[in-house]
Amino acid sequence: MLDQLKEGLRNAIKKLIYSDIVDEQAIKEFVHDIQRTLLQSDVNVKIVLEITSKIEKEALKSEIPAGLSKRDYIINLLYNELVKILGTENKVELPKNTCSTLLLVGIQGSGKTTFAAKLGKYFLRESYQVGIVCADTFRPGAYEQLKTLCARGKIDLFGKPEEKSAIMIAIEGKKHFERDKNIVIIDTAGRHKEEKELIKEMKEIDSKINPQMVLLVIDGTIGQQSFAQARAFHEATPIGGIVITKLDGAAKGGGAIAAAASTQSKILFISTGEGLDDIEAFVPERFVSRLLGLGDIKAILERVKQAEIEPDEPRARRIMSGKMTIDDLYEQLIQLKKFGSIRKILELLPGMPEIDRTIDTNELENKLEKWRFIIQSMTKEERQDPDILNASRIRRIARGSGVDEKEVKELIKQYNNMKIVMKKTKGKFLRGFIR
Ligand SMILES: Nc1nc2c(ncn2[C@@H]2O[C@H](COP(=O)(O)OP(=O)(O)OP(=O)(O)O)[C@@H](O)[C@H]2O)c(=O)[nH]1
Ligand SMILES: [Mg+2]
Repeated sequence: MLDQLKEGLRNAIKKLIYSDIVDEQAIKEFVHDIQRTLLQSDVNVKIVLEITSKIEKEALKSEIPAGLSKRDYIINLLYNELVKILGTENKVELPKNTCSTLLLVGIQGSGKTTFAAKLGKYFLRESYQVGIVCADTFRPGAYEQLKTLCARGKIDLFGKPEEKSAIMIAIEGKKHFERDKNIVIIDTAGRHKEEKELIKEMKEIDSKINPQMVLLVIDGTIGQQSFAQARAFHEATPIGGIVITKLDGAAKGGGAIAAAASTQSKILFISTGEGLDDIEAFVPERFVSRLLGLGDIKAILERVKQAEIEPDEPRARRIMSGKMTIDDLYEQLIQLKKFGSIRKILELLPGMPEIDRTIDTNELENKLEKWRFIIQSMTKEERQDPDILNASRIRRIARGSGVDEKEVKELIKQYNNMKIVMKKTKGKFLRGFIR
C-alpha cells in the first residue's frame, strides 16, 4: 500500500534516528524530506507546508517533555500531524434487525463493481446477511462481471440483464432482498468525468431508492483531484461516505486521501487491491502507524545494528560461562562503542521512554569511558588474571589512567560480580546482546 509514500517517510525517520545529533540542521533536513515525500504523493502544497512548518517549529523548541528523547518526540509530532490531516474515524454501524440499503456511485472505472463485492464480503464476515443488486444497465457485461465476483465471494446477487431501466432494477432488487437480508448493496453505472452530472444523477437515484447510505467511490490514483469530487458529494448528500480505491501502488494515493479528508467528508473505507479481501475500514491512527511502521521500526533498526557487530564465538562462550577475562570485558566495551552512544542504544530499545527517566545515561557513559582508560593502563598479565591486582598495582593503574583508586577497585568488583551473575544465569541476559 502506498509504497512510495511509505518508503519516503520511513527513510526520513531512519535518517533522523541514525543522525549523530538532532540539531537544527538535522531537523530541517528531516522536515525537508517529509515535504518532498508528501508532495510526491500529491498531497496539496498548502497542507504540506502547514504540517511541516508545525513540526519544524515544535521540534526546534528546546523543551522536550521529560522522559522523551528528541528523536521520539519528533517522530511523534509527525505521526500526530499526519493523523490530523486524515480526519477522524467514522465507523459504519448498521442495524441487524432491519434491512439497510447502500448505494454505490462514482465515475467510470473508479472501482464500484469490484468494491460492491468487497463490501459484500466484508459485511458477511461481520455476520450480516448481504445481497447485491446490479443496477448498471450501461456497461456491457456489467451483470456478468458482478456475477463472477459474487460467486467468488459467495454473495447473493439480484440482476436483470435484459431490463433497461436501472431505477426499476434497483427498486425490484431492494424488494427482493428486503425480507431475508439486512444489507443490500446497489451497484450503479459509472458516470462520466463531469462532477455536476454525477451529482445530479446520484440525487435522482437517491430520491427514488431512498438508501440508508450513499457511498462515493473515488479512484485513489487521481491524487488531490479527489478534492473536487469529494466536496461536491459532501455538499450534495448528508448521509454519504467516501471510499478510496486503488491505493495499492498508487503514487498519488496519499494526496487523494488527504484531499478527500480536507472536505470534511467521511472516509469510510479504503481499498488496496483487486482481491475481494483488499478492503479495510479507514482508521487514521492505524493507517499512519502502518505508513510509518511505528512499532516495528525500532526493533528493525536495532536488529540491523546488532547484525553489524561481528560475534566472536569463543569469547561469547567464555563470557557466558563466567570465565571472562578483563580483556573480554574491554572488548565488549569497544563493541558497545560501535553502537554509538549509550543513549542511542537505549532509544532503539522498545519501551525505552519509561526506563529512560530512571537511567542517567551520561553518568553511565562516563563510567564506561573511565573503565576503558583503566583497562588500558593494565598490563597484559593483569588483564588475563585480575586476581593478581594488589594495592600497589591498583595505585599504579589509577595514576596511569588518571582516576581514583576507588574507581579501579569498583571496576574489579563489578567485573567479579559480572562473572558470578554470568555463571549463575549461564549468560542468559547477555546472550542475545552478544550474538
Ligand atoms: N489495483 C487495483 N485495481 C482495482 C481496485 N479496485 C478496482 N480495480 C480495478 O479497476 C478496474 C475497474 O473496476 P470496476 O470495479 O469495474 O470499476 P467500476 O467503477 O465498476 O467501473 P464502471 O462500472 O465501468 O464505472 C478493474 O480492472 C478492477 O479490477 C483496487 O483497489 N486496486
Ligand atoms: Mg461497474
